[in-house]
Amino acid sequence: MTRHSHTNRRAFLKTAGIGAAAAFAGCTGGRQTDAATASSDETGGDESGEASAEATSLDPAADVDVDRIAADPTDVPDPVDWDEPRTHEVTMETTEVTAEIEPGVTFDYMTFDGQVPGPMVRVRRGDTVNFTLKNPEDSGMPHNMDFHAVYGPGGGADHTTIAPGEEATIQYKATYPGVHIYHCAVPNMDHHISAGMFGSILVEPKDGLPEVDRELYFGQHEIYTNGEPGEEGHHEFDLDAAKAENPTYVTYNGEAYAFTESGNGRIPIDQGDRVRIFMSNGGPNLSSSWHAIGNVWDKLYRDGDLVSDPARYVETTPVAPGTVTAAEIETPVPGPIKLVDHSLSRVVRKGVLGVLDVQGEEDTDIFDSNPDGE
Ligand SMILES: [Cu+2]
Repeated sequence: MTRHSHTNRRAFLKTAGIGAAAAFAGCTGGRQTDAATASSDETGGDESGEASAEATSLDPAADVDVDRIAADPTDVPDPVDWDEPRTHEVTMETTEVTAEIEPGVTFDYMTFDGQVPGPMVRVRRGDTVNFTLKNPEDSGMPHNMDFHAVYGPGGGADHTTIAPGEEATIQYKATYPGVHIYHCAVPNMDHHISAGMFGSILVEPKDGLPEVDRELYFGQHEIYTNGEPGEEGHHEFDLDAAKAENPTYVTYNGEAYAFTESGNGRIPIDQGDRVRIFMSNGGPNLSSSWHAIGNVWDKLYRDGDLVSDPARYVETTPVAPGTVTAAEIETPVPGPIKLVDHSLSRVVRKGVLGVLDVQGEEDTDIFDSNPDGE
């Protein structure tokens, strides 16, 4: 794999016009444009423009293997359009890569297919999955795969535990519907999940899901390191922080402020679109209080249950670690919709924020920012 200097990513971000502030600030403060707004909506504002860190002795930021660890939330497989059982050949590779949590802050990630979260697998109830896991020779760790969509030992983990240079195949039937998590489940699973080893498998009910205009896929998880949020340098996984369940970062898709103006950009949405969002919580430890600032979960498929009637108009919902929840939103007015964990210190201090940018015409019947017309 080609190794790039992390300065290349900064240059890229600057060229792309999406990371100027972050490129210079190089800290959590540098990515807080959207976060500060999020907090001012609900918490009265965030005054910290700089890293809150007491400096520790981190190694310098490492060279990165990939310019971006965050999976694209729009990268969702197409809906099921078949009505007879199928067999799917699914292969994933366990890749260990160094990347930035935010500019100037590097971390050694472990992933399925080089991104966080791992790719979504989408099948129909009754389909068969022929799954192969490959662990490259240059890996430093054994890995495996526990699918929560599987009846079987360890959800598949017992028969997919492989050393570097090995591969393993299991076959299973997707017997029950729902959207479920998958994750690495080796003995140090808290480390491996904190390094990024989780994703989602969506088993559609036989009659499918209601049609929507857009689908998005996010993964929340915690990164436990020996540094402080925003502290430049190379952050190592920290077992004591994990045991204390005190993460340095809480992120969507493995990056602080991943989908904001100063991160990888907001996600554009056309006004009026019904958007279904799949939110996987890899954990390894913290439950998310999932909320969309400026919106409501119009339909909530609580805990990823896709066969019960969805709950309606829920403001904030718990998403336990090891769970994928699905929800649909309406987008009647333009403006930002901020996806957060409503444990808000995780937003303004630790990075968990993703912004949808609804683009369209004002509808003053629904929301009028200037009712006196002045
Ligand atoms: Cu692993």
